[in-house]
Amino acid sequence: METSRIALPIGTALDRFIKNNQDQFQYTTGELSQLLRDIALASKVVNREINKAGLIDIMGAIGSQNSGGEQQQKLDVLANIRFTRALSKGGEVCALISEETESYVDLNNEGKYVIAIDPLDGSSNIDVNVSIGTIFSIYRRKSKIGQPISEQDILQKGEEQVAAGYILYGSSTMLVYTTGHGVNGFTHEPSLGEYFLSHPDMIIPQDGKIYSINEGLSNSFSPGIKKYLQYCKDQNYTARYIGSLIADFHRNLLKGGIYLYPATSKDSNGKLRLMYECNALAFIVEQAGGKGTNGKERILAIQPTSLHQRTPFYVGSWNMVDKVENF
Ligand code: P6P
Repeated sequence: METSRIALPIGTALDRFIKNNQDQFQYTTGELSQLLRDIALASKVVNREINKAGLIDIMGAIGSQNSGGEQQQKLDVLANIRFTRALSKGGEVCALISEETESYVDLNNEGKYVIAIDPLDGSSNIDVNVSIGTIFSIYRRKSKIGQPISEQDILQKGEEQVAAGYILYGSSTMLVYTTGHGVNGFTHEPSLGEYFLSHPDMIIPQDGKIYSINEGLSNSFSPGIKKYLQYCKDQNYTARYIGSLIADFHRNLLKGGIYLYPATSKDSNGKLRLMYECNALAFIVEQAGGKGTNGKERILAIQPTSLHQRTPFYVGSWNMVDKVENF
């Protein structure tokens, strides 16, 4: 038998892919590459803990709340510790913005990058074994090395991102990221402990028939959103809403579709966070040929005014997001 049929290629490992594409980064000195590797390593540690959550005492809430007053789950706090440690020991990151910490963390070093991260999004799903995710955005520091961290470093528009990605702890664990040169997806091979390229050059279909929204909140949506939801039903679209942003976003990225979290009477700016949820996904979806808006303007063009600010969020297939804006 042909040897090529015996030894099937195992594909491109994440480290090799990052190295091969390093020269695409502006002013690269290998630090961004190292940063992506550190994020991947932290995700492997968190993945291991998630996969045995039911067996060890890390499920459930810890009785405290995060910046948005949401109940912190044990795995939320644990994931925040894992990613914060991984990102602070390399020296590439000078400041960290996290859903789990009120203010930004100044790492007091000469790092060139600022990271905004949601260490574990959808954590209320942990106890019921539904997919959850990590979301990250990477910015370049604006202030000179040696100067103190300033607001210009922290409150940057989404269009300033140099990289963004997410990890989906799902039926398989995937890391999907962009550095502004397209979107690539890697699947974790547990027996080897490595991520391998499984979804090169991801492109979201221009159109789709899947809409993801919490229709339980319908009474508090604007007339325009109510009309759009009726339009989806008239078009016989499929409703798919997992209650975990990354799981809904990833399915729509692959199949075409739209995720909506509008303003409601309870949250006039919706529920999702600009800095560490929407900006990363808007960067990824635009790199994949899709669209991400707040209903009026590009998410990436919004000038942040506070770390934990919320924004209405419509993200997915270009034509579907366009349609919502018209409604
Ligand atoms: P609701 C999880 O808390 C999250 O931030 C997203 O992952 C998810 O899409 C959304 O909130 C669910 O919110 O109000 O529909 O329960």
